[in-house]
Amino acid sequence: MTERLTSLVGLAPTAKLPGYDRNLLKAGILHLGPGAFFRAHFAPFTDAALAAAGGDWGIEVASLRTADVADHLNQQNGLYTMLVRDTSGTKAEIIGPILRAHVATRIPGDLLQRLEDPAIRIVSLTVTEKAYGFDAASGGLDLNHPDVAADLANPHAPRGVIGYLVEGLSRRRAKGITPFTPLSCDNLPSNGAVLKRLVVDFAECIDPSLRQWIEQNVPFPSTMVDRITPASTEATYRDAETLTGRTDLAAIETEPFTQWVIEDHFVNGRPQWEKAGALMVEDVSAYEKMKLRMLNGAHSLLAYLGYIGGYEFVRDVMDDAGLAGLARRQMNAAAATLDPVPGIDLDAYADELIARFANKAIAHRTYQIAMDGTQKLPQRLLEPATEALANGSRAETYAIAVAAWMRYALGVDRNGQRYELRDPRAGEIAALLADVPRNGGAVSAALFALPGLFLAALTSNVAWTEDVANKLEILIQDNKLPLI
Ligand code: CS2
Repeated sequence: MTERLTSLVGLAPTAKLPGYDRNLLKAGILHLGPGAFFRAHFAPFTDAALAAAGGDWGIEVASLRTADVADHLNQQNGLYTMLVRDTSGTKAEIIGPILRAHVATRIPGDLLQRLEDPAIRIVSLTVTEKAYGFDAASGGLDLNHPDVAADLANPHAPRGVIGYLVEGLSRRRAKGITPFTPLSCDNLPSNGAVLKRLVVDFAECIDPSLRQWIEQNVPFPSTMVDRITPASTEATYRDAETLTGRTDLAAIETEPFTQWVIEDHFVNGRPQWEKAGALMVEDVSAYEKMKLRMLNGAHSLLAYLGYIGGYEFVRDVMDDAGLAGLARRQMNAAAATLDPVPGIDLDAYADELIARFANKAIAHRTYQIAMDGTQKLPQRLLEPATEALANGSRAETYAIAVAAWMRYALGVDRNGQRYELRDPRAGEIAALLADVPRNGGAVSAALFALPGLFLAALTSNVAWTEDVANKLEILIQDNKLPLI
């Protein structure tokens, strides 16, 4: 083992260093959820903006649950290696804007103190879909979400993301401090608008005047974020060490492509992310829909079919010409539901997605993408399917994707091995399926009845639900992939 990465001195020449003086940075952003995606997207965009435009926008990060990443970052003075992989090789960049990491559960009040510090002007989030407490059926706050329920009972000592944002904003209002801009970077449609709805719903429950103040004073810009980022593995740490000459337990790996579209509504300043290639726009919804439906919808399709078909990585699924063709059909079907997206040729976008999925240098597990299906299906597949059916399409690729998710939800692979269904509703799904015969009709009927997941417009379409049942039957009986 080499020396730990703790400074920029003496690194191997193969490591690209930050293009600015880290000593000039001050905490201006507090980021909740320092997982691999944040370290491959938000932090490098900020790093590149600092290099291109200067400024002092440093980032503090906070983990609401697990301590590992935060501890590794603190041990490394916030530094870590980003590996960018494609078939021509792997490049290493040291990413510099992180100043400090917090673990919310460790020191009571620590994170609230950071949220009320006037120096913090943006609070950004990558906490995954399930952390929001979004109730797809009502479009508002899910009062039964464990964090939401706990935080409503105890709003001054929150544990969940919505509770933290509301208490932080409340303290700033009480002290007359300009609010921060909450910035969602999760794969939800209109993520800023959704976050606003949840925050004001929560505020309304505890103090209607706070709700009003938030509505009048706090912007919630939506963003579209994109960069394929597999979970780090031993190979990530090994290659980071080879290319930097240092041991780095916070290293991540990602693809060359990166994209960020941001609504330019900030109340308290922002880094010049446009100098790093981000697109600042008035309204992000067309981009967001395009990405969620074309990229993420096809990703989920490939993940479920791929996983149950015995493929470990997306790149392996893409080696199967039938499945790669199906992914492209799914992208075309998704594109047909979209309005024109400014400056983007959807056909070329789809071609690029196919190439990104096939990148041989990226080992992205189908099991990783398959996680949290109940949180991902609506915006990726179910809403566009509903629109496609309303426009007279058979929505067949959507039926395949849903059948594949249902087959996956059985939790047993083609060799009879059980696997864990990593989904916040896994317990409910297992209970629903416990006594159901393993055939397409019965399993699909049981899962269509999962409260709040499938819209009535879908479940009332008999031809489509039968199509799902038939495809699921093929998947259950033969483990064959219905590609018609
Ligand atoms: C993936 C996304 O895990 C998943 O569900 O579809 O993480 C995907 O890789 C990113 O959204 C790409 O930007």
